[in-house]
Amino acid sequence: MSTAKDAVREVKTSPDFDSTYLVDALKKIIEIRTVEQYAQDFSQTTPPKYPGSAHFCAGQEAVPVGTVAGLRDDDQIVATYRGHGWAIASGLSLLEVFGEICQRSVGVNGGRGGSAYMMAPWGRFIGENSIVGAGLPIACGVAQANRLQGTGRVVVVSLGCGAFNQGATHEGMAFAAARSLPLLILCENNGWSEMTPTAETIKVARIAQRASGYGMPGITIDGTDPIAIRETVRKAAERARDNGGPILIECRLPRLWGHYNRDIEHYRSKDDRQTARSMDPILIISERLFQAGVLKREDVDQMFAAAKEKMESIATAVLNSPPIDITTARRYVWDERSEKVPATIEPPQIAAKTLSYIQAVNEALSKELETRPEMILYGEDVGQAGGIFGASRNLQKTYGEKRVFDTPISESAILGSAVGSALMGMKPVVEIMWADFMLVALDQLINQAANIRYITSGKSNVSMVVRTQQGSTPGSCAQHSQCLEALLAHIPGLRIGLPATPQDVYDMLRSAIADPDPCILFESRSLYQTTGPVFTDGAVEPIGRADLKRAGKDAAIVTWGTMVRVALEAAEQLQNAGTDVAVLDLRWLSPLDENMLRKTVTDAHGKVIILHEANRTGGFGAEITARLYEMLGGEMKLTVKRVATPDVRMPASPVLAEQLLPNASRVVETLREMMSEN
Ligand SMILES: Cc1ncc(C[n+]2csc(CCOP(=O)(O)OP(=O)(O)O)c2C)c(N)n1
Repeated sequence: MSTAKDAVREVKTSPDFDSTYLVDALKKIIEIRTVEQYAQDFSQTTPPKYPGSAHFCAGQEAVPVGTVAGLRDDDQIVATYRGHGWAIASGLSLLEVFGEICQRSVGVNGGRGGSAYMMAPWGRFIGENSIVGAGLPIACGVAQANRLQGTGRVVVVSLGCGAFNQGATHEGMAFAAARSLPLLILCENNGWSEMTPTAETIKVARIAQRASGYGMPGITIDGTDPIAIRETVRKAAERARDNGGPILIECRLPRLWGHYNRDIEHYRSKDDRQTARSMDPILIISERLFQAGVLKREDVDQMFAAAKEKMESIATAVLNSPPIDITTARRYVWDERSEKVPATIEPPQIAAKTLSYIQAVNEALSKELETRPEMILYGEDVGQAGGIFGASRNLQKTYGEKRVFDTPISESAILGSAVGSALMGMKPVVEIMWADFMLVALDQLINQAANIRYITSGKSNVSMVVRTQQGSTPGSCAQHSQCLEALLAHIPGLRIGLPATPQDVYDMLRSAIADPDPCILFESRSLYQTTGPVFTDGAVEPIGRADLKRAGKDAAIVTWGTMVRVALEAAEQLQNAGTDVAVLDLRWLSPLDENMLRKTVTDAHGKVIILHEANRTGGFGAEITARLYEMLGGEMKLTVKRVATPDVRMPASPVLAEQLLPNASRVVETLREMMSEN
């Protein structure tokens, strides 16, 4: 099981010998090695100078160094958690990088990212990623934005060899190939997938062979040879800039240290370690330069001494850096201006049209595409067909294939590319056909989109919109009928809205598009054909306003989305029986309009029914209940009941589904019980 040995097969060193460049590359490699040696030492003291793990690129440094040399100054990099070398090669200062590894105030992210998740997407280092494979969909989005913005930049994404078994990688490759993106996919093949030899899980001789399955070229090169890397990257970048599309470049190289700083490599043979050591790029490059008479041993010693001297002062600066301002710990989750929920909306100026819910979506999208040149609209069947429900009908015709387009059936790539494009200042609005399908790609929302503002202390943000639809309709199966809003409302950094009427979907979609954070709109499939008046020229209000759909003083129904209609129907029935019930449509679960909630419930003397279609346990109703007790529990007696779908999977048969879904008579019955108990 000698994986490092396997790794040298089929690798050729470059024939050209550019000694000036090689000396420069060697210096840079030694500098990166020295930074990591300090980082390793700092993590091994008692107590460690920084907690947690660090993944070093020792043995792999020639790849970032050679790659950046083959790129234009403004081309960008997406790295993995093993990304210190990439961060340094792409221009971050040693203080920014080492400070971040040590989680200190002088780090590029002020200690919010750490060794494994540092990022600077405002420049060319888009960032590291601690989720295996996740960087590729994001890189697709950056590449997509570059092309649309005509910058001529290319993006390089680095992935480990193990990442080539990850879904996001496959989706990213499919997406990049289908859209012919200016993207270079680099596999840093060190032969190991954490503690398992990659050869055990990837059954092709060369990972570069995988490229042909996606219709892109694949090439294997020596990842210890900066010249081979520089020249390969240069050619690939030119090709990509020339609309030649993506390429997969496999770089074979050794992993010199363990998987991470505390890895004792009990699973690795001595032989394999020995082979890896013989492939150390510092040794190989030095030897080439010695043999050519360009350098002597003392010159290399001198390079190490110079790097050490530099690092001594960096290390001192990091250790003496000012303390982190702990008052910022809760800041930069969302745009802070959006924390204030608007109280009123401006009255619209022209007469309302009668539109169905789905037509209102279409009109809002059209209006925004018309006024925002940075907006792009995409997803499965979104372009030519206009969406399976018609939300984007005719929009490709009107706004062109560059801005409104179809994608592969690759939800991770759709969402991840939206993150990448948003980072580049585009306004991606993507459709996930069914909310249930988001589940295969949640990483890109939860681990990626939701984190970036926080990790960058508000220097970068992800202004993207995900439109999806959810809920049960007759005959829809258990995998096409879930209500998943609570799952995402749990995540700080995401905004969640559930429009209930054609007017609301029109307004809320426009508000979401205007918002600077990732917004997910859960539309209601069962409402798509319902019609209502829609004013289309009202002001775009900030997200977060709840709407009192009906005033009432005896009790309040608090609800959202599909259930607003049910609540109104129940309120009507109760009114006829002499009970005056308010219906509060929350519209947004994040941000939550606590003022409106408080007022409605206070006016209703604390009697509340929370109504949602989602399953009862852990539904957002539980959160509302807790908030009500926190806000009002000390002031008044509260009686809260939930009407929700019980904790059951959803059957396709309407006869069975009807037994489960909340309806007006269940609400009426629950309210009557509540009134009689009081
Ligand atoms: C989605 C995901 N699964 C598992 C992990 C845990 N993990 C972290 S690194 C790693 C190994 C990845 O190997 P490879 O892609 O070859 O990269 P290398 O570590 O060699 O750079 C694993 C399994 C993770 N971070 N993300």
